[in-house]
Amino acid sequence: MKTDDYPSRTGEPARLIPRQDPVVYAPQGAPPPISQADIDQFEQRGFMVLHKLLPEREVAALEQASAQLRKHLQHEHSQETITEPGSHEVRSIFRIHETSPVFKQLARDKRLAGLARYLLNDDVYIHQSRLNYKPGFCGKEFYWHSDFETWHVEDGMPRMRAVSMSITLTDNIAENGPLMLIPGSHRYFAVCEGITPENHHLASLKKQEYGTPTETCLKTLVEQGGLASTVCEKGSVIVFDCNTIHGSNSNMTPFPRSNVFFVYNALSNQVVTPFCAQPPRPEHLCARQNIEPIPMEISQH
Ligand code: 6CS
Ligand code: FE
Repeated sequence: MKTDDYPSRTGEPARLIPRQDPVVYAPQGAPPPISQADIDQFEQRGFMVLHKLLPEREVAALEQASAQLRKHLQHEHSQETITEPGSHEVRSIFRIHETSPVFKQLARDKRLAGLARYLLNDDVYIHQSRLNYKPGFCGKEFYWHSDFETWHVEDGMPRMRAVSMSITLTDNIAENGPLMLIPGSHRYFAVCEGITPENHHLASLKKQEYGTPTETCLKTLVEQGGLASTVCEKGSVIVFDCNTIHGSNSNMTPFPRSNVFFVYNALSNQVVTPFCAQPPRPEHLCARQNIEPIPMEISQH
């Protein structure tokens, strides 16, 4: 009988419980692939921003691949393509590390996968990848949530031993819906109310209403840790713990906020059966079959 150390959406009242997992798994003294100051910030705040990690030329190639994917899939009704609520604009495209050679290579890039291996102190694989477009004028918000709460409850991810990397393909300015995070929120698990509906992902990826913390829990976390908006130029990498609460506002500017997301999960933290009463989510949202450690490549950028 598997134990559930992070029960959520079980009918219990919403509350904050302490995190029961390390944040940085690397052993003491192991030399980090980036500055120790950045690692310390990640440990303390639950995220870090590596400004302009990728050179312009590399970002331009990624942006072109992203635009081609969007153009190709705009009129396809593939399950990997999610449109914005109330419009046919593409909101997200999932599983790009498998469908796009450019993003497959980027996911293996040592600057990203090597950092994930350090933080998680294990071989890693891609649990989920996606392009979030947040188009100009109509890109809608992503309400406050912990990714881990969803990946634990709906995908069966056992422990908090996964990290997200969001690579910015356009400038993330204060006005076009940059990722907002609650510093320090990764140290608490926000138990959510409600019971997971059937096929929840068909709604949640457009507008999430289950698996979101209550306003009381959010107020407590913001009083403790404040709010941080990751304003950064294109080519930056926002690295955030699977349990750091985040969200982003709608984009009513003409400037799209397009980011790539790779979710690196520790090989020892492979998903089991979901912790809710629903069947597992589809493969394009949660890798479950043929899980292999991701090979690491040094990119010739
Ligand atoms: O359900 C998920 O896996 C997705 N939902 C959100 C709001 N963020 C993480 C992930 O893309
Ligand atoms: Fe998220």
